[in-house]
Amino acid sequence: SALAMDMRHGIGAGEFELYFQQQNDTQTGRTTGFEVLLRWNHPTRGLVSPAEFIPIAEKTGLIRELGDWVLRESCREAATWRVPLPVAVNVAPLQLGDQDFPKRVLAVLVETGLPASRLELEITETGIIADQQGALKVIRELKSYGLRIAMDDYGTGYSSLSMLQLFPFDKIKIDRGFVSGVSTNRHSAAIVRSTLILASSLDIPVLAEGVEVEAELDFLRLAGCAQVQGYYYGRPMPRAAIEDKVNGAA
Ligand code: G
Ligand code: G
Ligand code: MN
Ligand code: NA
Repeated sequence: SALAMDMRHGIGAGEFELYFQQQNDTQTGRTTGFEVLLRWNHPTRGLVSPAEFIPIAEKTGLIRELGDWVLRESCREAATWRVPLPVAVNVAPLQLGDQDFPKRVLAVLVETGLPASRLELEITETGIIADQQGALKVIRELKSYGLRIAMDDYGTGYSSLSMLQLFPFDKIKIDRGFVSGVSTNRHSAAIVRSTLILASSLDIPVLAEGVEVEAELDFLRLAGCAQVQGYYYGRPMPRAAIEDKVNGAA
């Protein structure tokens, strides 16, 4: 498609930009890390949402090139921060399905000098269902370097529970579909509470996504959720806007 051709060109032309969204501790409010969210400044279409271009990148295989670029730039950027906060990078199913992926991640860590302990990779259920044994092998190798694996969009897949049984996740990110309205909707509240109890029994830390209002934060804190991410604390922002936070001035 035209968009796919534009994308290939755009990677080289510097049209892609990393945005960063803070993650916060529910007890102290402190920033605990950042998730990288990709943005595309298209020369004629303007800002194109990843919800639009990531699926195309996946279908065309361009996600490999784009994903490598995001990973390298994210690690390069995080390595410059004076405050050694972790950075979370989304990994697409096609990237995870590549048995060479761990080696490329390791090469990026070596090249950028970012300690593996400061990198978190976010994967979704769709990234692991196609070839579970292959995914498990890749995940184990990645973890052996010392980085962390988070399960993204938790609860939205077909078999989130079997994913927890099969894969050694270091973090669960509860999808914002369950989090928004958690303080007013008893179904959402029940699902979030039971997820927190389950994760606690499994010793897996939980982050709730999409927290927009104080009532949601209060609910989550009381229910024992340690971390949140969402507009309440901050939207995804360009690098210049997080400068103070990552260099210790804020
Ligand atoms: O930032 P938000 O706007 O709108 O992102 C939309 C979707 O795109 C989310 O599901 C998010 O996980 C995904 N996304 C954003 N950046 C990346 C990226 O660098 N790689 C992959 N694979 N997905 C991303
Ligand atoms: O799929 P993933 O969880 O990686 O994508 C995160 C998506 O959620 C991005 O599109 C990001 O812009 C969006 N997002 C982050 N915080 C909020 C929020 O508080 N409210 C809403 N509506 N979207 C959010
Ligand atoms: Mn994510
Ligand atoms: Na998510």
